[in-house]
Amino acid sequence: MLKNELNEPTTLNFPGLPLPASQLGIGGVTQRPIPPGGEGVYRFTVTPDMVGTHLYESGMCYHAMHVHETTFWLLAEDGRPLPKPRPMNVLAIAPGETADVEFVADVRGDWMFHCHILDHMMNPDDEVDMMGGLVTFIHVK
Ligand SMILES: [Cu+2]
Repeated sequence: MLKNELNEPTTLNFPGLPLPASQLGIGGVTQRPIPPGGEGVYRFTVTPDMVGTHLYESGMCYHAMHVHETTFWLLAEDGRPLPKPRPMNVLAIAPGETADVEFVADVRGDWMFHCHILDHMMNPDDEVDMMGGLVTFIHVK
């Protein structure tokens, strides 16, 4: 469920997932936007072969995504499954592209998942904490 806490109508888009047109998230075209304060429900089934991380570059940048501690496997590009998953260390993703990846989380700890482009890993106006931007951690328990 999406509760819109923005001051403007919004929708969600899930590129690569097989959703009906009414849930594609194209506001005003295939779906009525969710008004401020309103709620919308997206329903879809995630099958075992879809477990992993779905990446979508919704902006105007190119990224070089990398996860520490493991090799990840590219399963699908732009929603199309690959005939054979491809092992990756760094995944290049362009504007509008999607990628579905998975990996085995077999080492406990915090795995850094980030873009290798230096400018994308920094908050240039933040003098207290330089690391930011396209950096996150995968917590493996
Ligand atoms: Cu990047």
